[in-house]
Amino acid sequence: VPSGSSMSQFIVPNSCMPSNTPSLLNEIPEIDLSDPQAKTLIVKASQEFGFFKLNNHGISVDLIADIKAEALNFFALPQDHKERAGPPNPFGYGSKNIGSNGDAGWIEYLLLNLNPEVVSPKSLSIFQETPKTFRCAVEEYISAMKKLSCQVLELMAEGLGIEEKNTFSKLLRDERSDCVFRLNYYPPCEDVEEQLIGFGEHTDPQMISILRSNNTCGLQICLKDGTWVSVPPDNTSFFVNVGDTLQMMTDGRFKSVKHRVVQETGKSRLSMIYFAGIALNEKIRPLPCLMTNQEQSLYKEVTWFEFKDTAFKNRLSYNRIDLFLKS
Ligand code: GA4
Repeated sequence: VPSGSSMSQFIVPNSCMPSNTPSLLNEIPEIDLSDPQAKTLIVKASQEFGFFKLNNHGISVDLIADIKAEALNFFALPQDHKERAGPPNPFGYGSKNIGSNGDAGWIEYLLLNLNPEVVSPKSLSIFQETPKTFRCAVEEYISAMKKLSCQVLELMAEGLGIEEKNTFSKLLRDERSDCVFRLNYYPPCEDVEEQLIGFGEHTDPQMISILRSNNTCGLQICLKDGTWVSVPPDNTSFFVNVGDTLQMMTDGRFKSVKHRVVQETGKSRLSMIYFAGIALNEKIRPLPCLMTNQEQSLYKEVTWFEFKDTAFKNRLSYNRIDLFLKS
């Protein structure tokens, strides 16, 4: 625990604990990417939960094993070494603090900006001092995640009946797309009885996020009715979150899922998340083909730059989407 802070700030209040009946757990939609029904099921899941599990995704087990091993090596480095890759302002190595507005969590992380206009991945300072194999594993993994994200985004467009199936994916293929990669390490906490907040509740601001973890529990999502449910870990699948951008682009049809991570066990949790964002000057606006002539859109038009800026200037749990609702 860092000096000047106490353990109690990480404890999850009992009133905020999830009520996990088996039926709720079974509700988490599973999409088999090779299923001809995938596009329909993805749209259904994005509307009802803003969250689903991806199976038959075609990502090689070796690729995943490599990045996991490299990430664990990194987090096992001496603290002063890791700190040379920080502070996270907002990108780099961080510990216990999330963002710059006072959010804390039982977590260590590495946040990488993948926007080539802002930074060249090769020149990321953290890779100056870590083995070359780490940089290579990250590069290979993020390129696989970009492809997988495009595939998911195309199924979403098709499922919505949009004629141009690359409507969303072309925003990600754009060379100026503003993506982020995050490695999260939740250290074990043996001598604490209570559950600790690893990553407080929030929605992701980007279009979609693709998450992979090391088969440990801790991830929880909030259902439409406000109940929290734990997501059972899965060692073979990826999880997809719908983000704020896609909720706004679909004029509220897709739901940006509220989620959080709780340190539930004495086990350490590792997660790797690819956040698919659009170019900074790109406008977040509802797709014209989803709107009928007379229909007013729910949200004001905003560039990704302005929206992201709003997100980063506020707390983690802040409802930034509602700020852009038309009155
Ligand atoms: C949530 C999604 C991504 O992890 C992230 C996070 C970012 C950060 O960790 O610096 C933010 C958070 C995330 C949303 C609100 C702001 C910004 C922390 C925070 C308090 C990298 C992102 O893009 O937005």
